[in-house]
Amino acid sequence: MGTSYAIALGSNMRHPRHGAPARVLEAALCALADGPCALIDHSAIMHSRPIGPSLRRYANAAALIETELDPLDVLHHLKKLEGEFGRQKRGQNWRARVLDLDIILWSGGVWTDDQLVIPHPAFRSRAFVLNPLKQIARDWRDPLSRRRVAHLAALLPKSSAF
Ligand code: PH2
Ligand code: MG
Ligand code: MG
Repeated sequence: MGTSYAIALGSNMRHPRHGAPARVLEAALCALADGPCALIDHSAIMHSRPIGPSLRRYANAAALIETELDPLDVLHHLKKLEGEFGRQKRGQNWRARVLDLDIILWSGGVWTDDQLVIPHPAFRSRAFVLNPLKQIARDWRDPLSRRRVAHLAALLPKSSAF
């Protein structure tokens, strides 16, 4: 058995071939399934209003993958996929993006180094992460707060709804 990871997917820009953000996420889910990771499950694709400076609405989803890769190799694999979808190199944070793939949780508990922190430090307050994630991992326990994903989603303020 490999290691499990919960991945958050986001897009708020069209892709020249795949089209609208929801189609980008469908293609990204296929790309996640094809390679060193097995795609175990994924949520519906949901639309959400942007948090932060970008004005365009997002498509968001969550996926569960299994792989033999360790967290840094998964991170590099996700960055490679983002690049293949045409994501521009780093620079301005939170600008509009074709594809964002973030590691939210992994079955190893906590990971902290200068490249990567798991659990994702902001996921507990993000409806656009928790609402998709609770469809596929409602009982996954956050190793820091000890709360399950469904519980964290229920704690979101009403105003953070989509
Ligand atoms: N991602 C961000 C910033 N803001 N807002 C929504 N609705 N969905 C996202 O995926 C998102 C965001 C940075 O990664
Ligand atoms: Mg992100
Ligand atoms: Mg990211």
